[in-house]
Amino acid sequence: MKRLFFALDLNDTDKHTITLWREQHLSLTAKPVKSENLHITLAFLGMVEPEQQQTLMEFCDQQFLPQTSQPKKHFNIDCNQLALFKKAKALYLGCQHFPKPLIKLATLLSQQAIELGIIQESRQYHPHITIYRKAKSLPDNSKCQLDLTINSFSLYHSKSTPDGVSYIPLKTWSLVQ
Ligand code: 3AM
Repeated sequence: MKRLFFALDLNDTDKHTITLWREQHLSLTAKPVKSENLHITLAFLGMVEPEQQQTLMEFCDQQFLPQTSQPKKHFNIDCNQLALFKKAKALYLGCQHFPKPLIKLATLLSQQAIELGIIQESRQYHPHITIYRKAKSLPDNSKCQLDLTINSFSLYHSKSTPDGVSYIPLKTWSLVQ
């Protein structure tokens, strides 16, 4: 069994943009999320059996096969909020106008997980990029404006290592041609 989640991938340039902005605008005693771990969770799955993983991957293969006849464009994400999940102590970047197709994608993946008996949170999907963990409060200078580009999503393995958690993409599906 593996601890898995689906997430939108951030490209290296955007990860660098976020970490640079974080360095320049915030100085917190909280724990910064490693640049390579930055992502936008679509659906958290938790512990998943190999057979369930296989079925989820086959479902995505069928849904997201490249279709050359239907050109698709990348998605722009306008991150213009810095906010805090108080209970989880997660400081995150939020997006006011999140693309509807990506919200639909989160719903689709979550529904698929439920069909396989994987429990899903009932609360509304709240797209975000966690940039600090163990954050106690929201910094005063909480304005941001970051334009990011989304091309794909992946099934990630959340793996504990001596250097902290590592998010390993197991398979990636393109959302663009
Ligand atoms: O980076 P974020 O916070 O969006 O918070 C965890 C992280 O997302 C979330 O899944 C992502 C990869 O670990 N996560 C961890 N445990 C969770 C749980 N029990 C969870 N989300 C919901 N329920």
